Amino acid sequence: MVTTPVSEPKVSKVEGIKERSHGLREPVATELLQDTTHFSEDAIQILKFHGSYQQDNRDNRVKGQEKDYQFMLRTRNPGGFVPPELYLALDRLSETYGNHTLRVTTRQGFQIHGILKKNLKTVVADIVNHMGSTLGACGDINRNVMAPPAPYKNRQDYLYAQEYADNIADLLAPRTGAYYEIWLDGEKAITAEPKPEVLEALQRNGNGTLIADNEEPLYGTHYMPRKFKCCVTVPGDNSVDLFSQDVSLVVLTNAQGELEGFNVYAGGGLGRTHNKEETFARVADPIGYVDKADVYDLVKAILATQRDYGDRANRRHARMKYLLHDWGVEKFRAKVEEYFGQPIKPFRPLPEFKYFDYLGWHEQGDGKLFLGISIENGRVKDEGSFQLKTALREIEQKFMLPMRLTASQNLVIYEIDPANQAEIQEILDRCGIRKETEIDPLVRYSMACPALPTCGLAITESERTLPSILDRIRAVLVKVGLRNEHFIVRMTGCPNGCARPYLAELGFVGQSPEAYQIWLGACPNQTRLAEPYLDNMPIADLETTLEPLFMCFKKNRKRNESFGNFCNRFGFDALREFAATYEPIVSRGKARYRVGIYDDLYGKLKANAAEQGKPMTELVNALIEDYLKSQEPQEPQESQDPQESN
Ligand code: SRM
Ligand code: SF4
Repeated sequence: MVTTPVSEPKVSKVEGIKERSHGLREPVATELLQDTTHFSEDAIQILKFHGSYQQDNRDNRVKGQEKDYQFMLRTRNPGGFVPPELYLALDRLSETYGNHTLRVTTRQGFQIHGILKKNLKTVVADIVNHMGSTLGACGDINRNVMAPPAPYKNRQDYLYAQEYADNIADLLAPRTGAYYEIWLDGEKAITAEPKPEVLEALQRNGNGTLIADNEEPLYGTHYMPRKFKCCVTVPGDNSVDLFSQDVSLVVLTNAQGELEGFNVYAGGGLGRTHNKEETFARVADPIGYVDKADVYDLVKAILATQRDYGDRANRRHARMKYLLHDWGVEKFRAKVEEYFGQPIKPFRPLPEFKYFDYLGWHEQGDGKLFLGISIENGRVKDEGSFQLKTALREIEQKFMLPMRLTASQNLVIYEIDPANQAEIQEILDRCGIRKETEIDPLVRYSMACPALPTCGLAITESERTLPSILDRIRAVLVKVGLRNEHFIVRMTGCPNGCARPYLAELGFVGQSPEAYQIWLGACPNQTRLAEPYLDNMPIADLETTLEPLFMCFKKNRKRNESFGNFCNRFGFDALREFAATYEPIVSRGKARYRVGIYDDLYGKLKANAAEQGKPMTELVNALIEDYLKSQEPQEPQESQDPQESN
């Protein structure tokens, strides 16, 4: 039996706020009724547990005037599952009460931004009444549990991963009645109760995992020291960035495809603070294997270890990754075993992990189809000829199809009758939604966090600037002769790492206004951390910084080697040395020569240039260059698809 340690005498301010909240009720309940534009500091902290952040539109800040307060709401969708009724409700709510956009998050949730305080209750209630929830989407508690979004019906392992993501989400959900009291006037919405096996596991008090006489038997009055993140995946599928999570489970089946148990990783996490070496990104360690019958007890044991031993004094040192770092895996495992009540079995061998984004049309294994739609930086919006929000609304209103959001800020629509494929594709084409094959792979495999203007912690732009940065990166690649190259680029507006830049092959991390830290050397399947290559690069220096790196890559890469793997192998010192003596390619200047082309070709070229938003001269030059290159002896192959590499 584990004795819960006596809490440290000095704890952070947030611990007191949680203690005084009466199970996440106050001061939110009282202040929600007040005719004000915003909440107090204490209420803001508790509001997070209900799935909402108080923000202000930073574009509208005027010195001496009240901030333009608004609220972000985040949904909790285990495995990214969104029923059609919920999607249509979110779409409507974002139009009526939000900023007319929806945002798919890097943890398979949706966010609505721009809600006024007076409308918050209406919006939360509407979400809950349409089979959704925001409870536990934020705060010091278990967050949305991730799982691969592929809706394969003939892959039992994927079905288990999604089932257990739901079950772990139920197991670790808060038990307080505060959510329904505050947002639904005490009426409990009709939600599926956890399965009996999950309820039973929840009530089992193995060796001190539960706290006696508490409305929150698993969390206690103070909840977790900090956020807690889990995922469930299948061997080989790293569509969920499993190395960045506090706890990752990998489904293991027998030869008949029946579930045997799970491999368990723990201690991943990405958040850091600039110039504070004691904060760092960390990849999760393998902890061991657990039989399916014991998986809930093991997850509870890990949670209880972090709950009781995580740092409650310093919030910058409070994530479970620091416990693993400070203790080492052996001590951590031994403590978990005390709560678990038995030794943890050895980790089982796994195949190599790969990254999948599930875009495009696929068979789902039972005759029906699924379609993965690329969403740049997760922002579902209508803008000019690009009408994604309209397209999804039309598809959902007509066909009522379930969705799964992906960890790469995209979405998958499934259960599509093949008879409806053409009509769905027609809606997307009419609304200007490009197929995954028509998108520059640099864009397809990139992610940016929201940053400005909604995120209060942003130092730089991210979502709003990444599209133009990717154009500039593409131009540099073209300049050095790597026209078809691509790799994983991720950007965040601060070091917290919400778009997981430390697992990208080229990561941009906002450091000071208009300047980014550059991270290099992670791999296309996100199993190795990147490292900082350069501090505070003014974004104006993007081209001069990247050109030598790309040229060095071109000259020294091995066959099929990806940019991230190259940087890691070649080494940062050698890269810097190359850059120091690099002579930039002199720009070609203006196009000068005139060549005639036939009328019919000119018409087609003009239409194509308009479609791509590129000048005709650029297209013609690119085509001629490609043609001339095709006449030269072959170079080693340049392009590598992250889905087929490590
Ligand atoms: Fe995050 C805080 C957005 C995934 C690490 N994150 C925030 C806040 C709420 C800013 C704040 O505290 O005021 C951001 C709201 C911005 C806005 O305007 O919407 C924010 N985080 C996001 C989202 C929306 C980014 C996105 O592009 O999708 C993601 C929401 C996921 C979800 O549905 O739950 C999001 N955040 C992540 C991830 C990635 C992940 O979980 O897979 C990380 C890194 C992994 C990790 O946790 O270690 C992440 N967010 C943070 C941190 C640093 C935590 C730490 O351990 O130090 C903060 C700041 C904090 O907690 O103090 C933060
Ligand atoms: Fe905000 Fe930083 Fe997260 Fe970006 S990484 S959303 S700037 S907290």
